[in-house]
Amino acid sequence: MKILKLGIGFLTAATLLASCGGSGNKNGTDGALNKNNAEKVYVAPGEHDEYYAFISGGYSGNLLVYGLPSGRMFKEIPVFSQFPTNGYGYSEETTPMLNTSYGFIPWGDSHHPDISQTEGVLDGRWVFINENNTPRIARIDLETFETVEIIEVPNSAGNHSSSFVTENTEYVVAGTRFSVPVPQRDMSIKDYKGEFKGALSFIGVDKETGSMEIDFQLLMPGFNYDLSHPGRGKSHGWFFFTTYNTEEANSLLEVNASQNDKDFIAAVNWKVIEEYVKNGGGTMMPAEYAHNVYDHHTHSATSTMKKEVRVVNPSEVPGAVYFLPTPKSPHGCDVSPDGEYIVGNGKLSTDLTVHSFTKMIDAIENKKFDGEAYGIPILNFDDIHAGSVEKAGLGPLHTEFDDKGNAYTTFFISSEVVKWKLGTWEVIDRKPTYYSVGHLTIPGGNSREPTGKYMFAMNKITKDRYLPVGPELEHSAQLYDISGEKMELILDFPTHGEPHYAAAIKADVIKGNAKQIYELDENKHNHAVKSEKDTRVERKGNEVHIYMSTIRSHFSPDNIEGIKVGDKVFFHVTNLEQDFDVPHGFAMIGQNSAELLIMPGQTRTSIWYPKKVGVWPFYCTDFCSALHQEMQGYIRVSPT
Ligand code: CUK
Ligand code: CUA
Repeated sequence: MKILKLGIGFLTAATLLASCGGSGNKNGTDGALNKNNAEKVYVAPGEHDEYYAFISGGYSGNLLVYGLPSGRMFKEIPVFSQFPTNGYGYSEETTPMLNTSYGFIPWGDSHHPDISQTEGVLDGRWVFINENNTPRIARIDLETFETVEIIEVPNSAGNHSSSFVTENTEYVVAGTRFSVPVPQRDMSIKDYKGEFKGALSFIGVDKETGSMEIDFQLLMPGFNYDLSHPGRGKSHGWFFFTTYNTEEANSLLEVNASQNDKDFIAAVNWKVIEEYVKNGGGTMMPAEYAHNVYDHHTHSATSTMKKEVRVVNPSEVPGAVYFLPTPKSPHGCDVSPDGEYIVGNGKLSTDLTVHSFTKMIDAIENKKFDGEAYGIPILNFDDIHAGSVEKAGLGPLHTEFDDKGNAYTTFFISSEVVKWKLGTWEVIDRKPTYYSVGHLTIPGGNSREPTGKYMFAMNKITKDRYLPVGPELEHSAQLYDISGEKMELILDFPTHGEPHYAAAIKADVIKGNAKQIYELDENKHNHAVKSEKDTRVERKGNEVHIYMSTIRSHFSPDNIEGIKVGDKVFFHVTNLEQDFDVPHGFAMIGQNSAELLIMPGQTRTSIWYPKKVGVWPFYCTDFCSALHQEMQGYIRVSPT
C-alpha cells in the first residue's frame, strides 16, 4: 500500500505505471526476510569484502569507497570539495587542488567514476571522476586512495558526459552537457541555434604516471551531450555520445527539446582525429584552465594555469563523426562487453534502442547517409538498428552487462531493473527498486569482462527504507544477486550525497597495492622536520613559521612565546610516526584554516592569525595513544 502511494505521489505518468513496474511492488521487504539472502551479504567480523565499489558522491563532490557484498562504507575520498575529516582543501598543501580559472571552488558535483583499463580489463591503477558544475576531471591514485590530479576542461559547461576511459586508458573523455559560445562572448541567448558549440574533450593519460593533458577538443553542433561510452574490442577506437536537444532550444527545454522524434548518438572515431592532429590538424585557441597536481614526496599540490587548447572542427575531418538517430532524448549510452551493441536509453520512451556496430560500419562504408547536420553525416536508423527491447518499462536510463550475454537496464519512472537478453531482445526478469533508480553497477562493468554475481541499483528516493531522520535523507542503494536466471534483492544500504554512478572491481586487483605508510625519509616537503631536533620557530617580519613535530604523545615545541597580535603564524606540522594507522591531529583555538590531520611521515600546514592577547592552547584531535589527552601545548600572544 505504502509503495503505491509513493509512486503516485511522485510520478506524473502514474497511469502508465500499472502495466510497467507494478508487478513486483507488492511489498517493500522483498527478500529481506530470507535467511539465505542474509548469508549472501554477511561478511564476518575481520573478513574482507570481495569487491571494492567506488560510488560517486554526486552533489557532495566526493567519491566513496564501499565493500560488496556487505555494503559497508570504508572511506570518503575528497575530490572536488573541501573535506573537514582530513583537512583536504583547508591545509596549505591541498588548497591548490581546488583551484580553477574562476578561483578557488570549495564544493563540486561529481557524477561518473571509471577505473583505468589495460586491454579492455580494469587494471585498478586509477579512478577518474568528473566534476559537473565547474568542468573538471580528477584522477585518484589507488595506491593511496587520494586525489592526485585535477584538470579543468575549458569550453565546456555541465561536464556530464564524462569521465569514461578507453580500452587502454589512452584517453579519459569529457563531453559537455550544455553547449556554450566558444570562445565565450557577450551575445544574445536567442542566437543559440547554430552559434553555440558542444565540446567533446579527449584527455590523454600518460601510460606510466597517469598524468593528464587535453590532447584535443572536438567542437560539435550545439546539442546537449548527455552520456558517453567507449567502444571496446571490435569497436575500440570509437566513442559514443548520446545527445538530446538536437532542436537546439535555448529555453523551456522540457517542451522545446522533446519535439524531434529522434535525437542522435554521436559516433566519434577518435583514431581518425588522433591521426589528423598528429599531422598538424586542428587549431590552438586561447583558453584558460587550471591543472592541479599533488605530489606524494612533497606532500603538496601545485596549480598551473594553462593558456590554450587544441580544437578540431569535426566537419573538416572526413570519417571522424557520424550521427546515429536514436529515439526520444537518449540518456545512457552503453556498449556491450564485445563492443558490438550500442544501447541508447531513450528516457522518454518505453522501448530500448540497440544499434549494431557492424551494421554501422557497413552503412558508413557504403555511404548510406540520410542527410547531414552541420556537415556531419546522419546514418539511416534502419541501416544500423540491431533491435529493440519493446515495452521494457518507463523512463530507461542506464544499462550494464553481465558475463552471460545479459543486459540490465534501470527504469526511473517505473522504478525497476529489467534484465534482458542481448541479440534476442527478450525481457527475462524485472525487479522493483525502492525507489526511482538512476544508475546501476555490475563489478567489472564498462569493460570487456564484467562479472556475474552482483548488481546494485542507486536510487534517487529513499523515503521509508531506513529509520526516519527528518526531511533530508541519504540516497539508497540496493544489491541484487544476479547469479541465477532471476534477480534477487539481497541488501539495502545507504549511500552519501547522490550516487550517480559507481565503478566496482574485484578486491584482489587492488588490495595488495594499497600503501600503508608515507616514508619519513622520502618526505621532500619544504617545511618538513625529520626529527625533534629540527623543530624550531623562525620569524620573518610579521610572519612566524613554526616547524613542529608530533610523536606519541607530545608536540615539539609545546610552549611557544614571542608571538604578537597581528602576526601571521604558519604551523608546519610533521608527523614523525612510522607505524601504520597512527595519525595525529592539530587544533589551535580560533584557527582560521580549521584543523589538520597529519598521517605518519606527512607534513601539513595551517595558518593562524592571532587576534587576542593571552595564552592559548592547542591539542591533538585524534585519539592516538592512552596519553592522547596529554598531547597539548600553549602559545603566548603578546600585544603588537
Ligand atoms: S546521470 Cu545521474 S542518473 Cu549524472 Cu549518469 Cu543518469
Ligand atoms: Cu596525537 Cu592524539
